[in-house]
Amino acid sequence: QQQQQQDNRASYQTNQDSLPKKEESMRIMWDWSDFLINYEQYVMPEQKNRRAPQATTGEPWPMPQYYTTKRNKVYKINRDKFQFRIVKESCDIVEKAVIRYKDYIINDTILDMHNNLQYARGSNFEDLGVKYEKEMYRRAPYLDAVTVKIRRPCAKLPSDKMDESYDLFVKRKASYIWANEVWGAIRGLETFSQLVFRGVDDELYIKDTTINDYPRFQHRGILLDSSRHFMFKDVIFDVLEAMAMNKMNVLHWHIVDDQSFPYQSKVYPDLSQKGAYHPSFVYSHEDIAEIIDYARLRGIRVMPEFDTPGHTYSWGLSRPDLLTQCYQGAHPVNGYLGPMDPSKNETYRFLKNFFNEVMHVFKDQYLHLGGDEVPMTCWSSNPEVLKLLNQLEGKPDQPINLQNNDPYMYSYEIRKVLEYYEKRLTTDLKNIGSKRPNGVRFVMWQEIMNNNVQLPNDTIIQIWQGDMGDVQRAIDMGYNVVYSTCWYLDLIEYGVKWPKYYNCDPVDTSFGYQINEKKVLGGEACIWAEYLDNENLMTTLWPRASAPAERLWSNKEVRDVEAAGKRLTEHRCRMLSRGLQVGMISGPDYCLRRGR
Ligand code: CP6
Repeated sequence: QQQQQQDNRASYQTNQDSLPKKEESMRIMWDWSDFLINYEQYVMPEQKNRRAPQATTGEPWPMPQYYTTKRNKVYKINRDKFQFRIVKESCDIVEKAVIRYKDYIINDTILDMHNNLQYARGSNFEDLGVKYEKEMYRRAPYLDAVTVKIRRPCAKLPSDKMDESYDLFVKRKASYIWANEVWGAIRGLETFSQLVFRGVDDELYIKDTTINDYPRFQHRGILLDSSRHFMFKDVIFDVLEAMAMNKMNVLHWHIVDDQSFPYQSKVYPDLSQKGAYHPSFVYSHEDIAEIIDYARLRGIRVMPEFDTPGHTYSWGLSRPDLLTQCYQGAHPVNGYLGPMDPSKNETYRFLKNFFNEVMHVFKDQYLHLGGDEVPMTCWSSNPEVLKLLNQLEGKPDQPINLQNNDPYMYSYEIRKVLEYYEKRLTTDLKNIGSKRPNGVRFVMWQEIMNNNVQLPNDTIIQIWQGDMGDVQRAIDMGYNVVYSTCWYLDLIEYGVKWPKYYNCDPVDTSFGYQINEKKVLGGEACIWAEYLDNENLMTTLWPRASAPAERLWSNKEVRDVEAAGKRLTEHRCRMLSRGLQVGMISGPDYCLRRGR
C-alpha cells in the first residue's frame, strides 16, 4: 500500500491531468486513511478512495477504558418522562449536572449520522437492507430513568486525588451510573449524554451499553493565556464546558505575562491598574471565584500561573523597582528592565505578600511558578546581581569587569542566581502555603531542570521543549512530570494535523526510555494567545485539544487513528450542537445539529 501511495504522489506531481476538475474537487470528500500513512505530507488520494468520512453514531469521546455496546439492542428515550435519579450521596455538583445533562440530551442531541447519510443521499432504508434495523428502532423499549449512585460524600473541590472512575450500564431492566465520588458521576453523565442520538424520526435512542471507565492520567489540562489577549469570562466558561465534554480536569491559567497584568490584586491594586491593557480588562476576586465555581461543578481544577522571574514586564509598569536594571558595560540602559531583581530583599518581601493573597484566592493545591525563558544575560550585566553571585560562589566581594566580551564574566555560573531565587521563593511560599488545608505544591517549567535547580521532590516539572529524554531526566532528578511538547495547539498549520497530536504519548517507550508511568502525572495542551483572542480562541482550541484529551484519558492501546477520526467527527458535531464555537481540523465533513 505504501508503494501505491508513492505512485499516487509521483503521478500527482508529474501529471497535471490527474488533478480533478474544479467543480468535481469541490464535491469530493476524502477519506481519513489517506492521511494515516504519512500525515506529514499531503498525498493526493486516488479517485476511487474518496468518500465522506463516515462519522459514528452515539459513540463516546474520549474512549472509555472498557466499552461494549450492542448494535442490535436499542432503547428509546422519552423526552417528557426521562429522568436521572440520584440515590445515596448527593450535593449541588451532581444535582446541577443532572439538570445540565438532561437539557443537553433533550435539546442538543445530534442526528444519527448513519441514517442521515443514507437519507441525505436519497437512498431508502429498504433498498439498503436495513429493514430489520428500522423495525428494531420502531419497537425499541423505553428507557425512562437512570440511577446515579455515588458511594462517598461529595468533596468541596476537585483535587489531584479525586476519583473520576465510574461504571455505566444501559440495560433493558434498569440503567445505572455508579461512582465512588461525585467526580466519577459527572464523567459518567457526560458519557451517557454522548451515547444518545436522534433518529431521522426525531426520537432519541441509546444502544445497550456496558462501560467501566477511569482516567489513564490524573492531570489532563489546558493552558489558557489571558495576558497576550484578555479573555472574557464567557469564553473561559466555554473553554471549561468543552473541557468537561472531553473529560479534561485542569485549567492551567497563565493569567499574567509580559504583555498585560489582568489579575486584580487587593494588596497591590496598581499591578492591574497600571499593568492591564485597560482598567476594565481585569479579573477581580469575584470573577475568579465565579470561574473556579464553574470549573468545580465540572470537576475541573483551576491552577494559576504567576510566571517569575522572567516574563514579568507588565509587573514593572507599576513596580519597576522589582525588575533588574540591565546594563550595557558600566552603564544602566534607560528603560531596559529585565527579570525580577534577585539581589533585593524587597523582591522577596513583595512576592511573599503577593502570593499570600494568590493562595487565598485560588484554592487549588497546585501553584505554577513559571521559571521559563529567564533572560539571564540581563542578570549578568547588573553589578548588584554579580555581587550576589560573588557571595553564592564564595568569591570575595570584588568589582567585576562588566565588559560583555570579557571571558572572566562567563566563569560565573549565572544559573546559580536562578537557583538562589527559586529556592528562596519556594521556601517562603511553602511556609505560607503550609497554612492551607492541603498545603501547596509547585509546578515549574522545564528550564528549572535544564539549569540543574534541585527543588523539593513534590515539585512538578512541565516539559515543553524536550522529548522523552527530558522526561526521563526530570524523573531522575526526583520530579513529577507534566508533558506538553507536542501539544502547542496555537502553532497551526494547513492540513490534517490532529493525528500528530493524537499519536503523541507522554509515556512513549518507543525511544528506548523505560519511563516510570507513575511519575508522569499527565499532560497539558497549551493555547498561547499571541495570535488568539475572544473571537478565535474556541475555534483554534477545539477540537484540536480533543486529541490530547483522549490520549490522556483512554487506554494506551486506543491508538487507531481511523476509528478515532470517525468518533472525532461526531464529537465535534456534538460540541457545535451544545453551542460551542468549535473549529475544523479534519477536512470536509458535515454536521446536522440544533437549529440547522
Ligand atoms: N510565553 C511564556 C510563551 C511561551 C512560553 N512561556 C512560548 C514559547 C514558545 C512557543 C510558544 C509559547 N509564549 N510565558 C514557553 C513556556 Cl513556540
